Formats: sequence, structure tokens, C-alpha cells
Amino acid sequence: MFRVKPDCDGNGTDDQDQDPVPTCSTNCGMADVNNSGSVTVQDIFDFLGFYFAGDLRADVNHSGSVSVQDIFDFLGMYFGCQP
Ligand SMILES: [Ca+2]
Ligand SMILES: [Ca+2]
Repeated sequence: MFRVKPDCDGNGTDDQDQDPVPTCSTNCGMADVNNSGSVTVQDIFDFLGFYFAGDLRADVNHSGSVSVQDIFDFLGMYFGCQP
């Protein structure tokens, strides 16, 4: 699992010390489509690159195909990760 931010759910406890790990860290990891370790605007560009190329890395909801729903799901994860 990615650990994008130490406290992505903002509850004052490091995510790694929480059990279960906050789901937002999972979403943040999935929004990190270029695997850089952080979620930045570059991930949006890379996501769109994968999307228009039909690359399965754009299949963020793991439906098995790349569809417009992946854009919505990606954006939901992406903005869910912003501080
Ligand atoms: Ca990234
Ligand atoms: Ca999909």
C-alpha cells in the first residue's frame, strides 16, 4: 500500500499507526497513477495519457476496461487526496 501522506484523513494520527489504515491512503495510492509516491497534478496528465491510450493503468476502478467512469473515479480519488 502506498503511504502518500502521513495523515491523509487529517485526524492527527499517522496513517501507519492507525488500524485499519485509513481508506483514503488506498485511494491516494490509486490516484498515484505514475507511481511517483505522491499525488500531484502530474498524475492527472498521466492518467489522461493512459486513458486516451486505452492503457489499463487508467482502469483505476479495476473494472477490467477503461471507461468514462474511470475518469470520475480517478478525479474522486485525486481530490479526496488533496490536503
Ligand atoms: Ca504521482
Ligand atoms: Ca474501469
